[in-house]
Amino acid sequence: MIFNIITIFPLMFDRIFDFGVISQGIKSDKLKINIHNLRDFTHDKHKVVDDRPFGGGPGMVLKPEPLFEAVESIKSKNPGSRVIYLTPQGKKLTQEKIEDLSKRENLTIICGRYEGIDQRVIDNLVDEEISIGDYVLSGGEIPAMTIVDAVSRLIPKVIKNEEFNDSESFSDKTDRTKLDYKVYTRPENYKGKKVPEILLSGNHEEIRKWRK
Ligand code: 4H7
Repeated sequence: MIFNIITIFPLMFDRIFDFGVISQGIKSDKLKINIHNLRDFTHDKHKVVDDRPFGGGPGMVLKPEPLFEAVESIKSKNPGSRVIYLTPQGKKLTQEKIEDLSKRENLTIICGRYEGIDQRVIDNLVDEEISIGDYVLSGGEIPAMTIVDAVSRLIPKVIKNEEFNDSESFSDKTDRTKLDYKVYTRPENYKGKKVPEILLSGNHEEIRKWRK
């Protein structure tokens, strides 16, 4: 899986993918994460990426030209890449959507800032608008990291088989048996707080029922 991320704050991504399964996925060439600085697609001396909104109002809008150039440059090297824009107005992200995205080979994520991006970019280049939840953030970078994390851990062999809990699936909201169960480890008794007796019993059938 290849991720292409377009942002005005590339440094935010410097260490976020250096840990755990994502870094393993990168090292084993199952994952490639390309961070693109939107300012690199400007041509003026001051590398301006924003401008005032037509019709007035507060705040600034990300200009169309650098975004068109960034997406076109990414698409020339990654034909057929699916372009995702993360906004509070987007369709709410679910595990089902994550599973759907994980089947693609190439994703491009636009991180919005200020009041958002020029609508012509959305109308002409964006394939889908997604929200990671009903709350407002200052930028699309954290939502982009969320998508990379959730999608990457579903790529075959990014997670080693022993670590992958294949009973997991949150797609069916009514089926709570697939959610994680309460877990305990040593010591059996931590300052009087004890591990449930059943887990120490060795009775696997009873443990299975208890977890369910
Ligand atoms: C695009 C358009 C996603 C991206 C506007 C992004 C929440 C989510 C952003 C905005 C996001 C989510 C700019 C709107 C800053 C709010 C104060 C970045 N917030 N913003 N404004 N839920 N913010 O997925």
